[in-house]
Amino acid sequence: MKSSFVSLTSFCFLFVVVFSFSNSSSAAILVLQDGLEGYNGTEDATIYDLTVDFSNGASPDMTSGRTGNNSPNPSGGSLHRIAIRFDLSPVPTDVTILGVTLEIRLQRIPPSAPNDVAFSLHPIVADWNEGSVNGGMEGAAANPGDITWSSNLFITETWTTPGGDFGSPSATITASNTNGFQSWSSPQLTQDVIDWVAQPQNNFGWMLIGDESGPIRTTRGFNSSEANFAANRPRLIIVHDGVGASVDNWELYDR
Ligand SMILES: [Ca+2]
Ligand SMILES: [Ca+2]
Repeated sequence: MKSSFVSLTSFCFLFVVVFSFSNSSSAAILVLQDGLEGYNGTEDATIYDLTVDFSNGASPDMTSGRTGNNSPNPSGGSLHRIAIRFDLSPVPTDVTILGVTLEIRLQRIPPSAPNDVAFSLHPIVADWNEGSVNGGMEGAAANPGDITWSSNLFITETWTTPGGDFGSPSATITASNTNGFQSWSSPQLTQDVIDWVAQPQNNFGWMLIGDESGPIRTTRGFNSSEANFAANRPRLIIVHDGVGASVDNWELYDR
């Protein structure tokens, strides 16, 4: 009985959200998150500057930033970066995208970590694959085709610059000092998605980069698209105008 009460409550909440959106404007929301309404299009993986041929695409955990100088890392720590990409094929090409927010859940803050660490999303400009390696928090030897620090496609293609080829930041936040979803949103982040919907061959996603410049131990742990609890997985929230011939497709993914 309790579960049906919860479902009914959720349904009413959903109805209220959709109703208020349609009442105030014609805008609608699309949420792309693995496990939500059958979506399975998120690729995310951590790469490591000390283990340049390691990958970690199938781990439920991801890390970004500079680690501490504790074992097994040498003095000064090591750099971790996260590549993340969403398959945008569920997005109809005949709606107008009004805004985009990327949310990734912070789940781990190391001891003695500094507060107020900046994290930026940079658009990646070369193809890569998430791969199937599950190496816990530290990664493990990559398989051919996986993303690594040295290679966008391990064995067959290396980055021009080790650590990834990417543009200037599309969005930057100061991460919270407590666990929970962190949100990136900006006009450029929205433009990235608009461009990638129009030209899917250019959609290589973003590289999430923490503060690598100064203090050690800026690293943070995040939930990946393989997180056991589906609601904790990264999600791309797209607000659109609700207009277009294929707008019915959105209903599958609307929240
Ligand atoms: Ca995935
Ligand atoms: Ca992954």
